[in-house]
Amino acid sequence: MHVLRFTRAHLRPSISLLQSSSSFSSYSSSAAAVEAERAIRDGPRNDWTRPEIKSIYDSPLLDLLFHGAQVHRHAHNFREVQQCTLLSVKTGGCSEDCSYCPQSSRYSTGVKAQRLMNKDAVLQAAQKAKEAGSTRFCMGAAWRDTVGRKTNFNQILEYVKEIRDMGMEVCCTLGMLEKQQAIELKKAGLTAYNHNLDTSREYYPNIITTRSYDERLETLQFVREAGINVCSGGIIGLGEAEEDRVGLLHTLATLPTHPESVPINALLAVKGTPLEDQKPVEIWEMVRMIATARIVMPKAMVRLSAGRVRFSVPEQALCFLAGANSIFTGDKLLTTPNNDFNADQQMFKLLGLIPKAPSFDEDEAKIFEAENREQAVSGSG
Ligand code: SAM
Ligand code: DTB
Ligand code: SF4
Repeated sequence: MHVLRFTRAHLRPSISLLQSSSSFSSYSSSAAAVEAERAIRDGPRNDWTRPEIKSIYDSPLLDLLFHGAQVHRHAHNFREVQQCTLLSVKTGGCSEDCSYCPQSSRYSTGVKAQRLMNKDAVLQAAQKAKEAGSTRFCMGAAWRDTVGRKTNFNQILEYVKEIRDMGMEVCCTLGMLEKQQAIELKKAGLTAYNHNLDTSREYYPNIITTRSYDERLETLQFVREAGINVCSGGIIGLGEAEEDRVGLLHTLATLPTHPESVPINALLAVKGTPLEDQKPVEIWEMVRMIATARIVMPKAMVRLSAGRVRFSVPEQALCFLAGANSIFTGDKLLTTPNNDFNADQQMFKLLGLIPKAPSFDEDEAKIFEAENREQAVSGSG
């Protein structure tokens, strides 16, 4: 048995490989190859043009996959995958008309509306997630925004503090925020705030009419200014064109600072929603989206999010290879089933993946890594 040790040489480049390979004309001609090489050499950039991202997205699939993997290995420990657990702390009965969402009160989806969960129940769920190896706990609420919800918002602040004290990263997704609320969440210890742009600016009005793209961007700005990590991505399979997927990535990759996390969701077509009959997203569409996100936002955590339940282990392995390094674990997302927990642990073992430590405190992270080292060695075959 050998002890696993990551040296810079393991994790980093392949610049020499890229350089020596660039003598092959078919190889160097793909935009994925050129931009990946540039990302490895120069680091993240925010001045992407949409045609540049489109050419990466349109690169030959295996080339895109390969170069997503190259960038991934340069910017991250390729074996580490962050495990986040979601809890719907306030479910259903939402006023918004997001056409993918089972929690909108406008659609008959069978989701039962529930008030904000009490503290004991939330903390119990967080503890269970922690014991199962999850390092980030994300509380979701089916709200348009948090305006005028003082009592509930204060309760959430308390949950954030307590869960942070349990040694987990804490994330919330509560709808639109005001500036002051972002500041209060930061003070409570919130690590990240999830607020998805969902799709391109052009396609957005086909999906949601009750709040605008600019309102979403404003919330992201408040979150960023408050010093909270930004988690923002979208959904594919809403009926959008490939150009819209590129548009979504372009908006995210040209924000003044890239989001720390970019969830890529494949639509879960829920019966009763206007999108119930959408054709399921194919694995190749996910791989293309993940690898492009990886190349244009090299340092972001790219999360293989909703829809993972439909993908086999080999299909998920392609997503990890392309650059995904975060997933939701636990048997449920917000209202829909997620992958079986034990199956996920077996997948980690099979693929030689290891859980990523929480990143707020280096000492705690070291302890976490030490605890997981043995498991990693035995899982490495
Ligand atoms: N209400 C808040 C909001 O909309 O910002 C937070 C919760 S909302 C359910 C969080 C995200 O889940 C949405 O922005 C969307 O990207 C994703 N989502 C919701 N329903 C989904 C579905 N059926 N398939 C894939 N992703 C979905
Ligand atoms: C994200 O991008 N995906 C998660 C999380 N952020 C909040 C939500 C997925 C929800 C899927 C539908 C449901 O379970 O209700
Ligand atoms: Fe409400 Fe969020 Fe669902 Fe839209 S996505 S209907 S805002 S819970």
